[in-house]
Amino acid sequence: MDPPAVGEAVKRVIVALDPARRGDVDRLLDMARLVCGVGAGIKVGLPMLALGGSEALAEAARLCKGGGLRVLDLKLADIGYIMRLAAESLSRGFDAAIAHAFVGYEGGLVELKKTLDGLGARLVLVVSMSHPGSREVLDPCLDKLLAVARRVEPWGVVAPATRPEVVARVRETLPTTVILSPGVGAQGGKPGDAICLGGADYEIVGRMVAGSPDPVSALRGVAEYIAARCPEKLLHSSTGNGPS
Ligand code: NUP
Repeated sequence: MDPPAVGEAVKRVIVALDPARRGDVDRLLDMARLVCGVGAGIKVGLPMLALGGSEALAEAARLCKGGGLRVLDLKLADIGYIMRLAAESLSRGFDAAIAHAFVGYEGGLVELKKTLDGLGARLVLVVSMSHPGSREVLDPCLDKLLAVARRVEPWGVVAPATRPEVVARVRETLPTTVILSPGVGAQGGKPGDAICLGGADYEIVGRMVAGSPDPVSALRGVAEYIAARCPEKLLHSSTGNGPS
């Protein structure tokens, strides 16, 4: 059996399943079932939609049913009406959907949130991103984006595992909002940076796990690394808003 902290850590890791070519779609869908039984859940987005169609999105959600969080990452950024149409046709079966905070409340995110509420899905807002270009526009506007998030009251926000100091700022401003942090592995963030240093609830890992010949072992490896870094954070969540 896993030590308790490893068991907790693995339930803090969401696996991003992003096919690079059409031939990857079925392999990643098989992986959805595997990793959902072990980790915190899965995230699928535009690559899965583009290469596998809306059927592949729905199948990913179905395969993971009962096994963890199913996050739809289309990073919606449009007027409320269009985001509503997209959410109504694509987010069924998902537990959460990601949109950009910069869209704003009036006529935008307020409508998306209402739509997702009706579908039984939760809203997650991007307030900062994991790539270096986030420093150009998003990060100088972080306070404003956090103000939007305070107004919209989403279930979760996205903040970068590649810059744990940004995650910490987000945690300070939104003490009870779930933080999901991508950028671990392929983008340079170390497992545990976001959770242990920034106070994130979940780390999102894509290629480091999904690109491995043994994804379940890779996922466990990430969890062991996190657990070794901050076992106390995992066993006693400071925010109480971790996995439910
Ligand atoms: O800021 C973000 N950075 C990011 O990488 C917001 C995201 N949603 N993501 C997503 O996380 C990205 O779309 C991909 O699905 C995953 C990271 O994958 P990888 O770099 O670990 O392979």
